[in-house]
Amino acid sequence: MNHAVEANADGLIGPTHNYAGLSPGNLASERNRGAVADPRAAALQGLRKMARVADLGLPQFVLPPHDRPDLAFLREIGFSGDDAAVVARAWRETPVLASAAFSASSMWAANAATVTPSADSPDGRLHLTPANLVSNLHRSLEPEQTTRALRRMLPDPERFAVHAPLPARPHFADEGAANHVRLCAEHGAPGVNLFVWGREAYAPWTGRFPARQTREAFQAVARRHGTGRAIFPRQCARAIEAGAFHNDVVCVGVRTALLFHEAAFEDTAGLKAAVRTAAHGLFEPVFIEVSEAELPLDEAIRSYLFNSQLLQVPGRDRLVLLAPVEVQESPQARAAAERIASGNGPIGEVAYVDVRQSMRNGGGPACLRLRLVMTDAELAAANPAQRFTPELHATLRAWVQRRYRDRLAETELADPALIAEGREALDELTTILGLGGDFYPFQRA
Ligand code: SUG
Repeated sequence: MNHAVEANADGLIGPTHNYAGLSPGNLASERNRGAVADPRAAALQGLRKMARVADLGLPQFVLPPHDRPDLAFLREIGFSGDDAAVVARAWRETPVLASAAFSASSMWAANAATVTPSADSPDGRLHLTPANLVSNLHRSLEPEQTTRALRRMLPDPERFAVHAPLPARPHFADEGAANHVRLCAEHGAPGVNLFVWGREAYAPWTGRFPARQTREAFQAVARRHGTGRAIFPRQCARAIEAGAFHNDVVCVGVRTALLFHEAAFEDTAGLKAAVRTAAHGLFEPVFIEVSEAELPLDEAIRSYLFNSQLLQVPGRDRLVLLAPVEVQESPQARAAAERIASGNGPIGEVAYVDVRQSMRNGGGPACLRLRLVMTDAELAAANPAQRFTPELHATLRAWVQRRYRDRLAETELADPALIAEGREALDELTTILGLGGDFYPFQRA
């Protein structure tokens, strides 16, 4: 067995962060539609979270934001002229499509890809399939650039297989690691992979809100990665109905611990049996179930308790639950968190982090990061300029302070100056993160 650790790659929050209410079934996004955003504060909050995790001794990487507005998309749907004309006409004629082109949604890196560590893949490579995100227009604009970003961060094809996204069809609707959990004895040991899906491609879906992940998508991902010990539990329809648009809104797991709300899965008994069977001979899973009586589903979703990062900190026996401050502010969620971390279970501590700007769009601490279980050799092969250090933190902080606006209302997105501001900022970022001079579409034009 190779020694491995859990690394996190967080999406750096981009200069057009705003609240457009683009995601039906994501209650925070719907509720905050039209609110005034603070992109600078958002990016700084994200960086502070990265620093928190890096300070605990976990390898941390930074994924670059995408170039927004997505002018190629706007041109594809018929807007023409120079860039300013394209954007002006899009806002005038189809504001809902314009706002999709401006979304900074690539920040939610848990939706960047699904990951199979080398310990679970037959060819010994680390496999990633970027998510096609076809369920929401604004998010469907991400996969191409995300694929490029992952290939820059993990450049060695002998070690890393960054696949193409699945076919962009509703049958293969895929939201990436937000619906995947890996349990194991130790990171470098073989794991059990839970691929949680909401609907079947050929079954009618009658829910009020979309089920974003199909079973067929995850079966295809597991097939192409050759993922070992894959099981396919179904998300509970009631959870989707209540606003759990991804499984990571009601469940998080790492090592032997699976923490979830009683309403997370369609068949909890079946899930436990399947995990036990798959883990047989490897480890004894620990199920930490939070009941409706302890924390009603609605409050779980409002507070985002389950969207915490569950971290194995070097030198500590028990796991740290890094929860959003909204949990601390909810008496019921906080009591549940404290109960979970007391006693002799695998979770020993709760800590809180402020990512409020992202939370208002339904993106908690766990949404902002993509987990990558990596061996020492794989870590050494990743792009070192994207590795988070105190120096990189200082550089990025200064860059954000210099380049980002501290207020962005939806009407202000139409300001033509925003296009050049964003590009100048991102052009500088490619140097900081060692991404090369051809990383963004505007650099290749
Ligand atoms: O896809 N919000 C994102 C939040 C993603 C959270 N990710 C995880 N749960 N892993 C989404 O719904 C809202 C954008 C807006 O409304 O402006 C948005 O896209």
